[in-house]
Amino acid sequence: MATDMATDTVTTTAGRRTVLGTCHHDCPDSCGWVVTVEGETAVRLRGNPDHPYSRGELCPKVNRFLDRVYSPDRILHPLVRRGVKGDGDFAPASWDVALGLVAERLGEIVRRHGGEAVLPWWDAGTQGLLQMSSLDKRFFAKLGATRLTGSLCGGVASAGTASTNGTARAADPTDVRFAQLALLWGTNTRLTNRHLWPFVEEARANGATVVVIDPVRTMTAEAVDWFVQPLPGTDVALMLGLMHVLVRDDLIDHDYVERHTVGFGRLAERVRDWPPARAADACGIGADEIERLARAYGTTKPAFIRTLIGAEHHEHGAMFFRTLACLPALTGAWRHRGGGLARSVGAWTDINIDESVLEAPHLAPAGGRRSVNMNHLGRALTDPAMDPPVQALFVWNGNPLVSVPNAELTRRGLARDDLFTVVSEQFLTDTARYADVVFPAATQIEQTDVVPAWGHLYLGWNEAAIPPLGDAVPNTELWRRLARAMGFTEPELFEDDESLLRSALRDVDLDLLRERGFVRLSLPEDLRPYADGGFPTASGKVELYSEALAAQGHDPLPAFHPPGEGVGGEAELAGRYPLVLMTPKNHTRFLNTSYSHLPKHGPAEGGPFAELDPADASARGIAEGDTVRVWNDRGSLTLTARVGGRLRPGVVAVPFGWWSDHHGERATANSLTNDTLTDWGGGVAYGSTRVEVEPVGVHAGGDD
Ligand SMILES: Nc1nc2c(c(=O)[nH]1)N[C@H]1C(S)=C(S)[C@@H](COP(=O)(O)OP(=O)(O)OC[C@H]3O[C@@H](n4cnc5c(=O)[nH]c(N)nc54)[C@H](O)[C@@H]3O)O[C@H]1N2
Ligand SMILES: Nc1nc2c(c(=O)[nH]1)N[C@H]1C(S)=C(S)[C@@H](COP(=O)(O)OP(=O)(O)OC[C@H]3O[C@@H](n4cnc5c(=O)[nH]c(N)nc54)[C@H](O)[C@@H]3O)O[C@H]1N2
Ligand code: SF4
Ligand SMILES: [Mo]
Repeated sequence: MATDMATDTVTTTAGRRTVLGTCHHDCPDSCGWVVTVEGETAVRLRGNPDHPYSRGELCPKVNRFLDRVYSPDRILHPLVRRGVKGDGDFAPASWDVALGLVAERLGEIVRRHGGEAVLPWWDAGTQGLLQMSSLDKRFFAKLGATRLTGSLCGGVASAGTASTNGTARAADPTDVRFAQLALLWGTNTRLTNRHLWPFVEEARANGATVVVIDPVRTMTAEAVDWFVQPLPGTDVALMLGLMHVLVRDDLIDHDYVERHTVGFGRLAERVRDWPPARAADACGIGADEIERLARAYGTTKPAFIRTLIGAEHHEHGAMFFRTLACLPALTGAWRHRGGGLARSVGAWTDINIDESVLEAPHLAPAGGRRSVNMNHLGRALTDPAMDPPVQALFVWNGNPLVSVPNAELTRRGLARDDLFTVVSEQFLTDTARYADVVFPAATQIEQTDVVPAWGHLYLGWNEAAIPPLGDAVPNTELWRRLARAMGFTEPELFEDDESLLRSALRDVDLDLLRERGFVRLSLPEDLRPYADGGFPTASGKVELYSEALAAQGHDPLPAFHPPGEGVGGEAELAGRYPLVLMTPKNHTRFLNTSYSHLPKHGPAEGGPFAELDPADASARGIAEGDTVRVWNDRGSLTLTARVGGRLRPGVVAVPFGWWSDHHGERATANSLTNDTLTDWGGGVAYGSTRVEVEPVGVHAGGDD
């Protein structure tokens, strides 16, 4: 197991050891940290000042990480349900008893219904190479379980970008410091990617103009030079308008376009129909602003576009990224350091990591395995047509009842008496409360791992600083114990952590990685991946016109689809539910669903709320602090109203991340959201949700 793996990373002075690690959270920053340990107790956790990207700083979530590790609410022993599903009434059990129970039920389910009656569900609760997903792939292959596909996060952005560029690989985000114009498009840098912000400030100090394009006046929008506020899900119209001006005013890099793109003529024809006035109508911003933005983008060099995940959560999320990727090709922005398009850089980690070695497809029964999109957990658990029905569910590294859309459908599924649910967790989340068996999971300072990043180009080492508390174990150990309990004997199911890491890492100096806590991916300092073209599409060029998309039944050119046309499959909904619901990440002390329950996090953020524009509020007789009901056909949520100027009329925002405890009812933001899949990329349209809001009385405390 992990603890015998390294010595270099640990420095001892006067009975105190410092141990290097890397934050595991699903966050682009993957910060380096240093844990100080006395005996077997971690007494301090701080940023690693030597880390080239995070440079010694962590964040308001992880500055208190030791409170999370040592929280009295940690699950430290296996739990077996004794009460009603959802009530969270469990009895502690030994590992032997809990494993015995799981092995018996699982064995019976597989015998009676076949392996596909088993559904694994996991996300990126830890992004570590080992602990996110490694031995589980082999364990569930051996069972012949249903495969989990799709993505809550990033899959659509990758697929959309790749439709234009042939790959999701793009510019180094930190190169924003060389830009003279930086568009932060659908990303809330200061909240969600805070360690990039100093690089943005460096650009500004060197004279750059920084623009935020976001339907919400976010904390990032507040801090920049120019804020552009389209209606949610309408950016493709804005992009078509920008391209219209670029073509009309000949702000095109013809040499780059000629050598490195295909389909310029057809794209030019398409955008001819998108003068700024038409685009303005569709996206709700002024035609003059589109003109100005296009001129700024077409004439400033280097011009950088930074985007992350937020804009993918719409029905036409992939089209957003596919269209965005056309812009830097038209202006040749890829030529310059500080130019081009920067998004998640996770796709670059393939250079040094071969994840395929973590799989063992030969263990699976012949004949293939069915798959379920992870966004359709509720559908999979409740669909009477599923054959075999899902009889056993395993959840780790995620809290799907809070994070997956259409949550009330998931809740109905989890409440099924005949479903056997196993959850590996650190805390009794909304999801874990529905489990039959809960296994105690180690935290990042209790397990060793390598952390690939998606916000910068460094791999991080994470050395276990303390032994796991109580009976908790790293996920890899859970899979080994389950395999043993099931009576499996294939050695692949029991491979140890060090051996797994060694086989997955490619051309990585493991000693250096341990000693410093980070190494750069094998990439040049000046990345500029497409300064001279070299796009890995079928044509070898940027596909402004895409035959591949046409073959899949999509528009081969960038195309605007008005949002909400097919929400929940019923156009009629738009009339009944006039407001568009956004459910953004909103709190500096939250990381997805992982902190709202901790005393220094949830209470400090003041509680969940529904935010409305003054016009929408007064039309409904709602004032600041009133209690309101937000609802649609999927669910209903009672919240405190905030009336402010951050949104456009017609849009309501409810922050994501709170557990149902904080809502005082068994519902969360995702009780309302749309589980329609995106155009392509296997993601989901959280943001294509419509609701109505009504006052239900005056909030007694008026706590805003
Ligand atoms: N503090 C904090 N940091 C986090 C997280 C957290 O929960 N809390 N979560 C982490 C995770 S998992 C992720 S994926 C990243 C996400 O990082 P980001 O993608 O930067 O964050 P989001 O808030 O999901 O979305 C970014 C912005 O997109 C906007 N947006 C939504 N729809 C549209 C649209 O149609 N057009 C445009 N132009 N903008 C749109 C939202 O208003 C939001 O401000 O953040 C990570 N960092
Ligand atoms: N409405 C709405 N919904 C959203 C979003 C949104 O913006 N709006 N954002 C979406 C996005 S971008 C994302 S990434 C998802 C996130 O959705 P989830 O991944 O479901 O949420 P997290 O809070 O990241 O869940 C992490 C869980 O993993 C557990 N965990 C952490 N480390 C370990 C470990 O080592 N072992 C085990 N067994 N468990 C561990 C934590 O205790 C925590 O409960 O939510 C999505 N859902
Ligand atoms: S959550 Fe993000 S910003 Fe905070 S320490 Fe972890 S990687 Fe850094
Ligand atoms: Mo995410």
